[in-house]
Amino acid sequence: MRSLDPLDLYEINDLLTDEERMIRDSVARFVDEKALPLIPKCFEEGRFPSELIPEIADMGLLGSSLEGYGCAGLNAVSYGLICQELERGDSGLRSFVSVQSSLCMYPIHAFGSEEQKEHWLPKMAAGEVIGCFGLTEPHGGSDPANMKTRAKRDGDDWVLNGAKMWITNGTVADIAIVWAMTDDGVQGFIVEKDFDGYAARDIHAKMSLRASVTSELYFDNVRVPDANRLPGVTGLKGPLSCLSQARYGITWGPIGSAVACLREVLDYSQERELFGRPVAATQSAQIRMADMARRITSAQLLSWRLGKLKDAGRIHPTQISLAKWNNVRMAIDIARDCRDLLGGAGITLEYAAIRHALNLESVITYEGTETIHQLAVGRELTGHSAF
Ligand code: TGC
Ligand code: FAD
Repeated sequence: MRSLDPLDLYEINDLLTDEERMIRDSVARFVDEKALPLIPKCFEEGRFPSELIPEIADMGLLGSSLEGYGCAGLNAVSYGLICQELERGDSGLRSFVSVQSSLCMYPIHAFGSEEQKEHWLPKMAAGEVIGCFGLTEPHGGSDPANMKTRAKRDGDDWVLNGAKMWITNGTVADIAIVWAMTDDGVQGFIVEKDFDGYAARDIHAKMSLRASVTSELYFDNVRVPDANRLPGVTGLKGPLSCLSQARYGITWGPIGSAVACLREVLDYSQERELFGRPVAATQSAQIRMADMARRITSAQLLSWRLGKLKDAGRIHPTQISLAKWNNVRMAIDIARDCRDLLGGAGITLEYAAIRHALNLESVITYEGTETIHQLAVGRELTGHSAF
């Protein structure tokens, strides 16, 4: 009987095209050779490894699923595999690419004017302009319909007032895609970092996503030209459709975190001998690791199928909610359990489990908390909105 790859028990590898495998393997090489040697130290120091941005851009990972304007036009499975491999390194790396691609380049591509697309997208694909996405506000991110940030029309400009909280890349961004309430409903604005009255400040003392920048944004009578408004969308469906893009990628990312943790613990439990045998030869360790493989396999199949639905133009937000909920829950449980199987060694950054477990505390909260996604599925099943 042939032996199986413990990290790909259902041979998802065979479902991928040659191009998808090539993309996955090249990102995997980048993560192993360039990112992982830096990441634990960056996590310890609380800094994003910005020196990796040029190579991330050269590999075509920024806006990779968009067509034209210097973007690679890859399919959904390829984008998912990129997220998976980056997050196998660290959630902060995947976050950086998610925000730039799905939350900043996507809305310009989908809702921007031709001038906005030509001006911003090639520079963003090249990593020369970094974006951030401002939706969440200090009083409560789960209910963005209750937005307090306002934009008021004044001649050819808009005047923006308010604040955004927990914004990835806020202080390193050259532009912020800011969603604000107007007299006509929610609209999106491209706020440039040197606009008067705009300020960003980092949030410190984070115990999660330490290799990523998280910031607050402030708008004090910021004048934004109408040319910087995204003309193609009004209403909450603007930011929510960006979230659908990012959440799709996030269904894949935590598979990478879980694979990194299981791989580490498979090795460790073979070498660690207790009570006269390797930990891997005990029944309870095997049951725990088998359960991890079962849950990783289910997550892999969910995301692969979701990718096919996305490419066929049939993806539904509830399907994304189910997979975001399932896959992040799967990964955080596995990371915590792997941390325990490593014993005392598991509390150090020498091993990846505790870093992934801590990172996933953010991933389970952002892009819709686990509760929000459970309620989205509940709404689909019952027809009652219970938010
Ligand atoms: P609801 O009534 O459901 O919808 C309002 C309007 O939006 C439309 N819509 C969508 N359109 C496109 N794509 C989607 N996925 C859509 N979902 C909904 C909907 O059809 C409707 O349109 P219209 O024309 O009828 O007005 O809205 P609701 O107020 O009931 O809210 C539902 C809820 C709770 C699910 C939503 O508010 C929500 O998702 N809350 C969570 C907020 C969230 O996820 N924030 C994330 C912030 S960004 C972030 O975390 C980045 S992390 C980055 C990183 O580092 O990786
Ligand atoms: P709240 O909305 O206040 O929720 C608090 C608790 O209440 C949660 O447990 C929630 O599940 C629960 N809850 C909410 N509604 C209900 C309900 N109806 N029934 C029962 N329980 C409920 N946002 C951006 O806009 N851009 C970014 O780039 C970005 N990056 C982020 C990076 C990090 C590291 C983090 C941690 C967050 C980031 N966010 C970003 C914000 C993120 O999207 C929000 O934290 C998230 O949407 C939750 O909002 P909140 O933190 O205000 O929690």
